[in-house]
Amino acid sequence: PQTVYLKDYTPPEYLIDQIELHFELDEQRTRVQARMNVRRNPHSSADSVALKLWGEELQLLSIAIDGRPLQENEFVVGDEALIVHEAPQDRPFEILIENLIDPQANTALEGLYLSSSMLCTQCEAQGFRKITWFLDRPDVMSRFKTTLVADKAKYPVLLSNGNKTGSGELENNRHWVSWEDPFAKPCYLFALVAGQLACVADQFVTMSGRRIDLQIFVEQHNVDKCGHAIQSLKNAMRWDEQTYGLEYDLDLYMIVAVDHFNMGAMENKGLNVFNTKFVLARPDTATDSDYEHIEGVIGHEYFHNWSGNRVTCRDWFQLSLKEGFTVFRDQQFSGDMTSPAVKRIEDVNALRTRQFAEDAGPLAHPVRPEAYIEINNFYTLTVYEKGAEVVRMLHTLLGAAGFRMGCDLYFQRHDGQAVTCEDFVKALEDANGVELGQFRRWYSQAGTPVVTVEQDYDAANGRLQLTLRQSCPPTPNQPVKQPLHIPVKLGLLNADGSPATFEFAGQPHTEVTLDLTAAEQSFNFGNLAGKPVVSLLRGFSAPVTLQMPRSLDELAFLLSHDSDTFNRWEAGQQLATQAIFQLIDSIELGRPLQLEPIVVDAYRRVLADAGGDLSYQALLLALPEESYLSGQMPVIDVEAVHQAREFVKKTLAENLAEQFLELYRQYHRDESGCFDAGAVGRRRLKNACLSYLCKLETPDSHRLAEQQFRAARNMTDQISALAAIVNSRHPDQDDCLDSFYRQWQQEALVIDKWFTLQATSSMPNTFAKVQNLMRHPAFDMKTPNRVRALVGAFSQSNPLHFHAANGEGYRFLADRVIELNALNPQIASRMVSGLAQWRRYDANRQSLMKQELQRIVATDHLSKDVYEIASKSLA
Ligand code: BAL
Ligand code: ZN
Repeated sequence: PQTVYLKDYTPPEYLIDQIELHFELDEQRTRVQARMNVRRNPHSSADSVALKLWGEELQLLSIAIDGRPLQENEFVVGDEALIVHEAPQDRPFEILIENLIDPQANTALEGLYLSSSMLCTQCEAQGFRKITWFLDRPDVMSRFKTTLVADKAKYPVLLSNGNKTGSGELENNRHWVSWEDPFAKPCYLFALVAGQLACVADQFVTMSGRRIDLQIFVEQHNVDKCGHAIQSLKNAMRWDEQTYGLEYDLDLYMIVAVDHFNMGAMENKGLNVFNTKFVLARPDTATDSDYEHIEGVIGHEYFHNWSGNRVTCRDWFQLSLKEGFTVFRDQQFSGDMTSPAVKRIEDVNALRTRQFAEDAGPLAHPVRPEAYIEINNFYTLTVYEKGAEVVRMLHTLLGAAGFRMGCDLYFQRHDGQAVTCEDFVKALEDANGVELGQFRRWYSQAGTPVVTVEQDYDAANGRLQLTLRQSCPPTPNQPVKQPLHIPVKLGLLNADGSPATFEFAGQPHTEVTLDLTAAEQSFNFGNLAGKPVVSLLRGFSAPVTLQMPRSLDELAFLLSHDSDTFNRWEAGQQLATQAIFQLIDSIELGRPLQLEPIVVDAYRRVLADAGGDLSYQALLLALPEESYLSGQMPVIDVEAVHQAREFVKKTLAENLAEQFLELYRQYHRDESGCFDAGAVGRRRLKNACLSYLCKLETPDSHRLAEQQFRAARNMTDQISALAAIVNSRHPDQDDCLDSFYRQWQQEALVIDKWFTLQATSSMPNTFAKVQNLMRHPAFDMKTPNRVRALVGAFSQSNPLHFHAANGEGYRFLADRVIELNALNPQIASRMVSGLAQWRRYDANRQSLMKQELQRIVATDHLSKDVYEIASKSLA
């Protein structure tokens, strides 16, 4: 397969100003007619007279230029493109193409496909070329007019981008609807949907007083699960006006929820297509986290209307221009809607557990990648989540007001254009009169920087000197790294825990952001009454690994006193991490296990402190995840990590059982139906306590979990109790799982949870259960959510069993990847990631994982998607 390079970018040779699409929709034989107004691009210096239009898996019926059908020798059709040998050069011209497509055979879910009984599209990144031949690249922006013709009974609802311009009846029970999108857009933002859909409608009045129709389309049986999505959409619209001054631009905003979707959702202009997972919620079917994710994703797709659609990407290497920025915007939004402290911790936790692993492995790439084989493989944690951190650092460096000025200039300067990450940084620079030259390295340099800290306190003069050193490990194709511009937020604490006022650069401060730009740099803080405790990288002000040796006492002190909510939580995480690593050493040396009393005392104080933001308190109680801990080991010992972490959890439960039970009782009440911060926090804290109490494995703890499970009237409580049951030796485990299945078998999203709970269990017979679940009538390899719920959950969220020393987990995963490769390459390649980190394990596991990767690479008819991930993992 061919590699595409950023350095080879050239402007398009032709432009398509307008396209009129006419679809005769049918499950197996959809007829597409595309009438395109084409002209030579005045900004292209290429001199070829050929016109190459991308297209795959299409059956050509006819092609004509300016009404004249082309002869066979005037063009050639290949697997990837149609080439017209000589296109008119001296004038704009019209190409008319007719072709057939087969949506039902489309299990890759790219282009036009069938989901349940609905026809829908997914065109990002390059799915439009599976609809018709086109200049499928984001810097070709066209105005779209679309007419849909279909059977009226099967497809009563016919949707596309923009505004509806007409509709009518046809013979044979057919009908038509036409749509026009007044905004020129790249074809990746094209969408159509046809089906028997119910509509939940609302309205939003914009800041300039325009009335916008909001419509969510779902299958009839889901109309009672759209309330939260529509409220989230209205909140997002208002928030973007208030925070960025950005108003919606069409008169209609539509969202369609589909069962079969490779991604979470898609920001098609005026017609978002969503995975049902990120739309449907009712308190009894969706957890509090589901509610939060829906709010976040609805916001994310809405925010793309400006950061992505009005201003789009020049080429796919610039993907983070829209994704990193939009993730940052959705994170801000979610924080503002709930709790900024909790949201920040959740985001950093996800970044450090998952993106840091990507950055440290064979698939590491810069936020702006330089090469790809299959662009679908670059919808990564690095492009999205690290990309968002890069934007966040810009926000920190410029301040909220400066950042907003920069964004205003960016949107004003580039509205209607396809631009680059460089254009974004330039707008921020120009609006603020600053220079961000070194900062740009964050876009081009892969890997997670490491920052180390040396402290030197001069008691006689009340001065502290901090010396920070940065380095970044080599990543594929980048053996040597340059220093980055790293904003490091700092505060100092007095011995009594109060915030210290200190002198920095001649001014008094209680908090500063240090600009770390050199490989080694010292900073001085004066006017100190005593030796302070340093609180560094507050709010996780940069996506780096901070190495700062701390005693357990100092961490316990910060956990009690740091006024920075992120660093307070971080101190608890480090305290637990250090304790767990001490235990891992003991396990490996065959010594008896003992938890330091200071850790128990610290958690006792957290429990005694509970009040205020209970969601935050629940986070303080959560131990670092196994994958986060593993990420810090030179050679990962999955069993020791699991055993040590479980030991800490059980010891805390034994020592603090009364406090856990008391808090549990205090907050255990029926608040089904309430999704407000108070009720969410009470559920979080109570369920955190339950999860500890269940480690006791006593009849009482089993009874407590089962009572909650059976009495629950909201999904958060029900699934939390079931998780506790499934991860314990509860005698009625099978009965609870069966009863849950019977209760929810009609609700696909709930059954996904049922699969995931079993796939992620730490109990001994999990692998056999997973194999059985593959044969369960509700399992389906063609439904991405189901595959992610079982195969994805087992291979990515059950390190203990997936990494079984006999290699059965690896073999299982490789078999599934090979099966999926033939059905849905995007989902297949996502599943390979379970094997990518093979170098991090012992020699035996390394060889077993490598063997499976080699088996995948040797598979016949391997997709570009899987080939790229598997072969790069082996390299
Ligand atoms: N653009 C692909 C889906 C998303 O990030 O919104
Ligand atoms: Zn996005």
